[in-house]
Amino acid sequence: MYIDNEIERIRQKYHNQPEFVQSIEEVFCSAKPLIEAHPEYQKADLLHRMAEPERMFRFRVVWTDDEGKVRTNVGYRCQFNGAIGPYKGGLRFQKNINESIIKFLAFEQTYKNALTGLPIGGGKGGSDFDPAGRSEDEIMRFCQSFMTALYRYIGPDIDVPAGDMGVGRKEIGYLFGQYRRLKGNFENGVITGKGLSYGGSLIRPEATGYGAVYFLNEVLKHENDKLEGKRIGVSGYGNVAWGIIKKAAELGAKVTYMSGPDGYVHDEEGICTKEKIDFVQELRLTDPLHCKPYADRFGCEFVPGKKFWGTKDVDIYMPAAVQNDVDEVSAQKIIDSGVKYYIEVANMPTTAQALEMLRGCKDIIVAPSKAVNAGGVGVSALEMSQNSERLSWSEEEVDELLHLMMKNIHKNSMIAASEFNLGYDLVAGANIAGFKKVAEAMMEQGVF
Ligand code: 2IT
Repeated sequence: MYIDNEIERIRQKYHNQPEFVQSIEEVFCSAKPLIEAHPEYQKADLLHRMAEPERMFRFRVVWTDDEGKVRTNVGYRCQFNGAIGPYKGGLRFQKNINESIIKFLAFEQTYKNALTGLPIGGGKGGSDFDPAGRSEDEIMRFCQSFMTALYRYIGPDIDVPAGDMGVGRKEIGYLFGQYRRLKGNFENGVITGKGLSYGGSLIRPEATGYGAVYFLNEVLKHENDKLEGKRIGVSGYGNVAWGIIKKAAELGAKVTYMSGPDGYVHDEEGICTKEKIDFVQELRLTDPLHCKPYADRFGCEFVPGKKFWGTKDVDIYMPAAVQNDVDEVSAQKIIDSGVKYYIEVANMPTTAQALEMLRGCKDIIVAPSKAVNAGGVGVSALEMSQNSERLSWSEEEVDELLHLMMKNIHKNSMIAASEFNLGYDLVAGANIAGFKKVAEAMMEQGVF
């Protein structure tokens, strides 16, 4: 009753923020058995508090384009929950960004970060700035203006941004440069995803994709199955998809489908050679809207304007593009395809109805994104550790810690579900485990 009432209140209050409401519902509904076992949460008004960001900034970002025209964008930073560590989460630059998307990502980030086992709270930010077609100079001026508005509210022990869609190593460099210039000191722990020459961590660019494959590997082991020889369909062809492609190839599996806003590519032989993998990385940087050039270059099939969900010639689906990419129609196709593994990678890639359908299908194993993609921010936290210690760890050291982290997230999710007799339900388990840690920290820190 308590949970249902809270969800209803949130639905009404934020009826114009659908993504935000969707992310809250998934966490609160999944954590129901835990919440019901703790009546003190209601007394402490815990769910209400968890659904309100501690703080959220909205600011003007003004810059001048190459023609001398003054341009005005909106910037955001949501410091959602700092109970277990400094706010941590990426910045997304995308033309359709809004308050609902930033808040859902920050809320999601809070529970994901808790799952990493490292001391990081949840935050997210971004702007409706559209990097497509912008020159190098324009991007630099935009980043400098963005940071000028934000710098006084962040810091290595306060709030540590990173990249997300539209924000890669280049943008991180400009953002950090401006922070350093304004502060007059070298606090490189203020931002992660940096270049190696000024405090970036090895493996950070690959971490989200590598972590996703490590997690997938744990799921397969649980099912007495193995990664070797598996064919994977990955939606997206960005940084995360690239990491998946690379690690899958290394471990003897192959990605045979990838997609972009223009359609999908089917490479039956798999994106396995160094040449192909490098091409994907390069393509994303030079053409973020079209994956077709891959098909042209390597002579494989390209299907314009369509998604590949429903194809039967893969063993694993990994949605790694954007939120709500997989709707009910796609979910039905996935169910009909007979493919057993549905491993979410992008933040909230499945609509609520589609997720319910997939979870309801006993032949499909669903792994939730907040567990699967947590290796990215996990390695960001390792980057923070290296920065505060003023040293850098080797590739092997970081990769080993990432691998261990993903094994633990899988194990802890499994244990959390079984504590409530939910069987091998990774969606419930991950949400319960993340919720539990945040709830405990908030309860012990008093009412505020
Ligand atoms: O969604 C995510 O976890 C990220 N964009 C990475 C955040 C981070 O701080 O590395």
